[in-house]
Amino acid sequence: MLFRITFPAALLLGFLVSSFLPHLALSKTRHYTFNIVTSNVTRLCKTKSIVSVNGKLPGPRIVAREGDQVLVKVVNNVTNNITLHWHGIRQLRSGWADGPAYVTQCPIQTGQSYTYNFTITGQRGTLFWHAHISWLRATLYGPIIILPRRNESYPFKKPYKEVPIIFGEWWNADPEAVINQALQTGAGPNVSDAYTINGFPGILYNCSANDTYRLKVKPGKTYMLRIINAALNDELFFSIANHSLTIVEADAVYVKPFETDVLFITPGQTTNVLLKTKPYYPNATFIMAARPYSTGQGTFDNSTAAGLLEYEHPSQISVNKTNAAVMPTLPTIMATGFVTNFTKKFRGLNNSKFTANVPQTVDRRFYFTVGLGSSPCPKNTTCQGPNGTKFAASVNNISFALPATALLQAYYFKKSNGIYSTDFPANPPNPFNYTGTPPNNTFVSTGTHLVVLPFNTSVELVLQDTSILGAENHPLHLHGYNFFVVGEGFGNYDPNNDPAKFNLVDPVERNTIGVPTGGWVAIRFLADNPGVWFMHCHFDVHTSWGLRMAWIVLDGPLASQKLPPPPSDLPQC
Ligand SMILES: *[C@@H]1O[C@H](CO)[C@@H](O)[C@H](O)[C@H]1NC(C)=O
Ligand SMILES: *[C@@H]1O[C@H](CO)[C@@H](O)[C@H](O)[C@H]1NC(C)=O
Ligand SMILES: *[C@@H]1O[C@H](CO)[C@@H](O)[C@H](O)[C@H]1NC(C)=O
Ligand SMILES: *[C@@H]1O[C@H](CO)[C@@H](O)[C@H](O)[C@H]1NC(C)=O
Ligand SMILES: *[C@@H]1O[C@H](CO)[C@@H](O)[C@H](O)[C@H]1NC(C)=O
Ligand SMILES: *[C@@H]1O[C@H](CO)[C@@H](O)[C@H](O)[C@H]1NC(C)=O
Ligand SMILES: *[C@@H]1O[C@H](CO)[C@@H](O)[C@H](O)[C@H]1NC(C)=O
Ligand SMILES: *[C@@H]1O[C@H](CO)[C@@H](O)[C@H](O)[C@H]1NC(C)=O
Ligand SMILES: *[C@@H]1O[C@H](CO)[C@@H](O)[C@H](O)[C@H]1NC(C)=O
Ligand SMILES: *[C@@H]1O[C@H](CO)[C@@H](O)[C@H](O)[C@H]1NC(C)=O
Ligand SMILES: *[C@@H]1O[C@H](CO)[C@@H](O)[C@H](O)[C@H]1NC(C)=O
Ligand SMILES: *[C@@H]1O[C@H](CO)[C@@H](O)[C@H](O)[C@H]1NC(C)=O
Ligand SMILES: [Cu+2]
Repeated sequence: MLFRITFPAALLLGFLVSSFLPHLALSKTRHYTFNIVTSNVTRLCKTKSIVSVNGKLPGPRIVAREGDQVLVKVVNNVTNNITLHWHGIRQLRSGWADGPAYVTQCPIQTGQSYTYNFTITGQRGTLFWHAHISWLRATLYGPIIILPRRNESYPFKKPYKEVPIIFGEWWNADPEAVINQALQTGAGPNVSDAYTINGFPGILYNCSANDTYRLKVKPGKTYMLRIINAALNDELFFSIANHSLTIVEADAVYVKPFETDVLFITPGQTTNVLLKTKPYYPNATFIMAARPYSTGQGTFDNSTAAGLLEYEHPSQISVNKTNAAVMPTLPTIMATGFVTNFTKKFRGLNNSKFTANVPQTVDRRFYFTVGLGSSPCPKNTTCQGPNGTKFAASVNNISFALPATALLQAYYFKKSNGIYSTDFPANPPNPFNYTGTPPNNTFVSTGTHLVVLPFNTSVELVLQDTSILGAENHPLHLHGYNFFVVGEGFGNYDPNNDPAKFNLVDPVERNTIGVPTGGWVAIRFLADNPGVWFMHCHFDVHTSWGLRMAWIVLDGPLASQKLPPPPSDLPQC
């Protein structure tokens, strides 16, 4: 009798308690099903079969609030192997859901499915998801929109509307064929045929006038653009004619707001900006345009994506709207001065609510060179890379080889033997003038070497560009973490004098940073998330050439500091 009364009473009590705990009561589980299918799309007057999620390009949006659990069931109905990555999501103790192929998981093979399971913790803003195997992200990408918790607001006035603006890169050919051919011949891959805004190249390309993204706006309102650079190989400038933008967030972390006419964004970066529309109906349409920044020696797609900002004209207002479309002014292709100034404007909000928890002390220091090099041409073949070799790229002169099984599984089940070693060098193995005359031997070495970090290690990492095959800006992305960008400069990093200039107060916190062309950037992070975490250039061509490595972060002593076992549906190799 007593038991029968107490049992439902306990349930009711549990329910009441959870209703009063905001974290439990206000967070939700968001379910998505992503069917990977082939679909036909037409761009630049060519119809082509692409790999897509649910037949959409860009793919569907994930919308969640901070604190929500996200479950995405990915069903592979194409002949390619697939993995998806939730770019910038911290994946606290959920490394099995991170997604880079052969790093945290084996691919989802044809006919298989896998449910990515993660909770969004301590992040709000814009991120994106994309395929993380070969170059499939050319067509497999979409926004992740993280709203503040239900009972919280933005640290700025709530915008009238929010609009994702996602840049992509389009090949008339099959992107998989493009990269496979390049890896075979050793040459640079064929450049893309267009950049896209929300999937459309826009009016500046031949045969594309109808494939133009149009943003219809009302006068006198504030719109929040959630800008994402999902292009494969190009950093982009973006501007809207006659309008300025206020930057409020970067990589799902609020920043001190600042105004700019032009935005610079690397692949892998995301940023929220406020766009105030004019208080009246202008008689023109405004072009929003994106085109590349490039200082490298190789060829690149030097074209411009365009969308239209159109003021909606309610029928009662009579305006003789001309077709005049005003083009924005963008920096020149090699505008390193602009990029440097723009990048330095980012500062963490660092107020009482959103503090910048910059590691003030450092346990381990690392100095990694990043850049291009070459590898020898196999016997009896001809290669089309530099001087008859093959293009390669490296970190500390190691071109990282992906294993045939997933590193995280090998680590977790203690089967690393023959798969990876833990001797990744903390410093360049052969010091030289990284931004001066290259050494005689520019061949990279190849291997699967990792760094092991004890739980809670405070890390300082200086990334140094090399000019071996031309200096260029490399957007380095770290999985599983945000880092603080404490310093940057040109030439070679000077460990004696540069640290004195570091910003340890309000540096920007992000997951992707451009290593300045012919320069260096210093970042700090606290290794508090156990797992195996990929770090790589977010130019897919450089990643394919080996500009990638991985960190193992060990479990901490507490149960809440350990990586749980893999989910039962984790794909096997
Ligand atoms: C795509 O086009 C091809 C060739 O026209 C056609 O055979 C195929 O059925 C189409 N696929 C879809 C998903 O519509
Ligand atoms: C895709 O799904 C359809 C229907 O379930 C099935 O007939 C087809 O074989 C699948 N194709 C692939 C490549 O998995
Ligand atoms: C998702 O992961 C959490 C944490 O590991 C686990 O408790 C939960 O059961 C998982 N949910 C599903 C549907 O797999
Ligand atoms: C654009 O669309 C219009 C109206 O549907 C059509 O008449 C025109 O031929 C299209 N132009 C192109 C380049 O496809
Ligand atoms: C808009 O109208 C004003 C005044 O009528 C005119 O001076 C201006 O040139 C027009 N702008 C465009 C882009 O047509
Ligand atoms: C890129 O194109 C612009 C014109 O759109 C041209 O002025 C510029 O010289 C080109 N730059 C390169 C490096 O090809
Ligand atoms: C609207 O502008 C066009 C182009 O300037 C002009 O030809 C036309 O007469 C104008 N119409 C009206 C109703 O003012
Ligand atoms: C960058 O900033 C410096 C210092 O404020 C200024 O002198 C320079 O003109 C700026 N360069 C560009 C391209 O904006
Ligand atoms: C390479 O070419 C040489 C001479 O033509 C030949 O003897 C050798 O067997 C070839 N090696 C391979 C691996 O094909
Ligand atoms: C290619 O060879 C030429 C002539 O031998 C040399 O000047 C040049 O530096 C070499 N380039 C590279 C990238 O090794
Ligand atoms: C490295 O090379 C650059 C460019 O040639 C030169 O300006 C610089 O002085 C060199 N640095 C050292 C330490 O030799
Ligand atoms: C897919 O991945 C599996 C496991 O790594 C591999 O054995 C297979 O060759 C891959 N298939 C394709 C089409 O790449
Ligand atoms: Cu790179």
